[in-house]
Amino acid sequence: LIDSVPDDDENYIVFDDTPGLGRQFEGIGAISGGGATSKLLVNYPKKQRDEILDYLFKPNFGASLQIFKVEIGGDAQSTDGTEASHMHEKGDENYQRGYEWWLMREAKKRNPNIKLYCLPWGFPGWLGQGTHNPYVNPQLTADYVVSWILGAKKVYNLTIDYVGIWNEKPYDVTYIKTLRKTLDRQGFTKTLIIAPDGSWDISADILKDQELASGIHAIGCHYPGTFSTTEARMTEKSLWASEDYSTYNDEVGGGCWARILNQNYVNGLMTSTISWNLVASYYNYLPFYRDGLMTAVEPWSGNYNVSTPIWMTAHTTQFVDIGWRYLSHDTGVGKLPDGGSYVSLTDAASGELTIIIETMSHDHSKCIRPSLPPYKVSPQTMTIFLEGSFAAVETMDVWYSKLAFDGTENIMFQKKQPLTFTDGKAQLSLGVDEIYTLSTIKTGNKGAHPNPPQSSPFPQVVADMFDEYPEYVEPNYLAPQVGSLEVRNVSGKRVARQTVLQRPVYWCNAETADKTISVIGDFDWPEMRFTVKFSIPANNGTFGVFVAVRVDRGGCQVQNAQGIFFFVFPTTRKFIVSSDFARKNVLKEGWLSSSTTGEHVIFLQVHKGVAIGKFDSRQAFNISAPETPKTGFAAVGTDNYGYIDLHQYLLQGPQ
Ligand code: 147
Repeated sequence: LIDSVPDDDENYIVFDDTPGLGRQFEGIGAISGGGATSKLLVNYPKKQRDEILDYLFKPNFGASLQIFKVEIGGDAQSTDGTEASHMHEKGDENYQRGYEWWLMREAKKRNPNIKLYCLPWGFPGWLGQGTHNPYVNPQLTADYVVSWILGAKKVYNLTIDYVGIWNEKPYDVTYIKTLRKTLDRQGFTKTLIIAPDGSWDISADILKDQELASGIHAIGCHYPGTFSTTEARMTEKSLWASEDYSTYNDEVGGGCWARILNQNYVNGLMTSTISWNLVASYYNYLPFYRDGLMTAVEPWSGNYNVSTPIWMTAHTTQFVDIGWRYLSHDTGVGKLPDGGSYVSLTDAASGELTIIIETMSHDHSKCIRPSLPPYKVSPQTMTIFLEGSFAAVETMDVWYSKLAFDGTENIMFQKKQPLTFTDGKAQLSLGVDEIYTLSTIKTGNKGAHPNPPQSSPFPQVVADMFDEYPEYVEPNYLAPQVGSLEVRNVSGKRVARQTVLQRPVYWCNAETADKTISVIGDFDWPEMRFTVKFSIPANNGTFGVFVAVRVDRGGCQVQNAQGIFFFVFPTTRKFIVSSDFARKNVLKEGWLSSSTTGEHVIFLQVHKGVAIGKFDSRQAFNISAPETPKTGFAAVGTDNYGYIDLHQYLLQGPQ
């Protein structure tokens, strides 16, 4: 005799500013760098490149990012490659290198209000003064970092809003204070320090050191798993997830991002979340493929993918500005009774209100790290009450996404019928793996460009004479993994020069290589031919040069790369063929017959199980290729940290 089933599916949630407000929202952002994550974006055809940048930065179009964080290149491997330092050597100063300057300008062009944030991963070797510690001379390192900020201002009129310490490496209290003073002395009193860009553990030092506390704007924790510590909250500093996400950008990646964007505040009071990375633009088989808000890895075809995290970002960024306030926990921020979470924010001044609700299930929203404790989500009806300043709201715009795991199509950032409130009350049915934005802001917009060109494989032939670049930028396609390449004019000729002369203050745990290497090509190629014309400058020239094929890894693991490596030492006329970058496993050694100075051509091919090497058109060796690796990149590099000038290369694929 069940005549009235209690409606336990109905959940009442009140949104009310009367009890006061929560913390100030400080923006959602993304990182280019840490490292070389935008490498392949640069040489996209301009049309597609502009489209990609619109999806990322243009307000009310796509992700509409509010913070753009970039690496301060340190000449060191920082995940997917190296980024050039603005001071390879002491006294050297250059603000044309790499692509971060260009990207920051593109971001600002689209959104003048975007906040810029910079952070070093590695540092050039001279800052370590013979050690691998960038804090040996805190003033030297502070001057180095502040010169980058000054360069941004002077050369590009870019104002840097935030600066970090040393990505995921130890911080140093004296250095942080020195950095603060140096910024102030140079007039950058408004450039705020985020520290340490690692864990919450700095909280104890902040609590006991007033000078340190006042020098830091926010504690930046990486991959906080939506939680902050009690100590961190006690500091009363802003709390940021200053690097987060790093998850393959399929549906689960979108689910991860949607969940943490809400729950970093719900659980951890974090007021900013920043994605590593901005756009996954590095070769497949380098580490963390597709761990960006979107993917753009085919400059040759112009194909790119606007991935789920772009639209998950839009659910917040298009409806909330930096400076808005979260409502209080219990009256606008919390967990839903049947799983999922909600946050709400107001601009305070004019009573605008945005509510973001996510119901991401456990298995569909796991991030790369940390592991996610189990929880349940089920469909539920939410009854919303608007009270306080919001009592009079009559309708809210509704934007909806659903991540599909059952073979149906995702619904991405779709505008639904506005929600009408009667006496401050409305109902919403929530499914699983959904995200809703309800907002009094009416300017939400799903931007769209025409479909990009079709995907195609890496071209069968790529060649470069380095004639088409502004001086100092990094050449296309060649992706430095140790060392750095930049286009230079050398005695009337265009070259790509390897410019790093000593081991950097490295970021990877074990940057032991004293050799430089850049990779290029299609990792899936079993066969290829690589020809490089080079010369070795008289001063600081390298002793040895190599080309390689079937190189099986890059990133922090590049030291252990296997493949076929053909080293030549023009001054001693020696050559060595090895099956590894470290040159531990030698396959063949011998003597070169050509002259020792001037321009040389080095050639390596692997075809039908045979590897052939030529130097200045004369065959040096012909050996059977090792069984493994069966495929990999082509590569070029030096046997030590020394200059080499590449004049030209030609890479030919299997066909
Ligand atoms: C971060 C780095 O800061 C990024 O540059 C990028 O490498 C990213 C890739 O996921 O990871 O570094 C971390 C590396 C390892 C852990 C956390 C962050 N970890 O093992 O917890």
